[in-house]
Amino acid sequence: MNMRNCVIIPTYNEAENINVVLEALLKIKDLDILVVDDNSPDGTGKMVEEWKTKSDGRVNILSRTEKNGLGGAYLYGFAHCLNEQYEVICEMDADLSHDPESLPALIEAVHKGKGDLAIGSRYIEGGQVPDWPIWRRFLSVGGNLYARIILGLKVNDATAGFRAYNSELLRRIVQNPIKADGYGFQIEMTYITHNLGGKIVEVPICFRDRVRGNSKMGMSIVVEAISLVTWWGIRDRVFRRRKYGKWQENQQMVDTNNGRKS
Ligand SMILES: Nc1nc2c(ncn2[C@@H]2O[C@H](COP(=O)(O)OP(=O)(O)OP(=O)(O)O)[C@@H](O)[C@H]2O)c(=O)[nH]1
Ligand SMILES: [Mg+2]
Repeated sequence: MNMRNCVIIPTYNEAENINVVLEALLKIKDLDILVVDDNSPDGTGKMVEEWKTKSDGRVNILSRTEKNGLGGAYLYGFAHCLNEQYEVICEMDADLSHDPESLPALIEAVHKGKGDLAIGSRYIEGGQVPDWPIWRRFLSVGGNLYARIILGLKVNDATAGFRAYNSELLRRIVQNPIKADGYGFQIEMTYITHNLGGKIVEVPICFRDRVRGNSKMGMSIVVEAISLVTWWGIRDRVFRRRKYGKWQENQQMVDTNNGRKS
């Protein structure tokens, strides 16, 4: 079986990191790479363009005209990857916080059916965040605990951005309106997966702090995440407004219909 996997990397001003990341990722077998760049003023997009030919087309780029948020960049990348019929579609940051060497374990977890979504987790046994001061850990663990309690998630690291999705699950996820942008985007994707009955597995990773380039996440992204989690909790657990089908049942229906047609 030809395994087709793709990792999406959103970038904004990652010129100091992108070459190292792409070089490392190209060592992984059966993997294509899609960078979604928001017209980075530091020329990240141009550097990625050069990799297109150097990599025999394994590296591709989608460019947006201006900085328009992490969530939108991922949704743009997902649409492209789903159209290209990849089997496993991954998310990863460009700043080397996510070790490319940990990616195969996430992809394998999905291929082996351990999860429909595999999350590279900092907060399970074996997971590490060696560079963070205590206050940053506290904020991140606290945010995760809040999301877990309010949304009923059984996940320790719902804000993590190092992930692999079964593409059929992803196809169902993106049929829902997805509003959030930063940490909230990862929580929203996790929450929809949970509500669709997707199986989530956490794989321990070591998350390093970025060494080069600047962070794009500010306080407004934290406020967005807390506000959205609170709203989803009220909407779904108090008012019971949203209804989600189970994605695998829907999947079976599609398969059966296809069977009848042919
Ligand atoms: N295309 C695009 N990429 C973005 C945008 N904002 C952030 N990114 C990318 O998303 C990834 C994560 O952003 P970071 O700034 O590293 O956010 P963070 O990891 O929460 O913050 P640090 O821990 O300080 O690095 C990086 O690859 C960024 O370049 C955006 O608006 N558009
Ligand atoms: Mg980062």
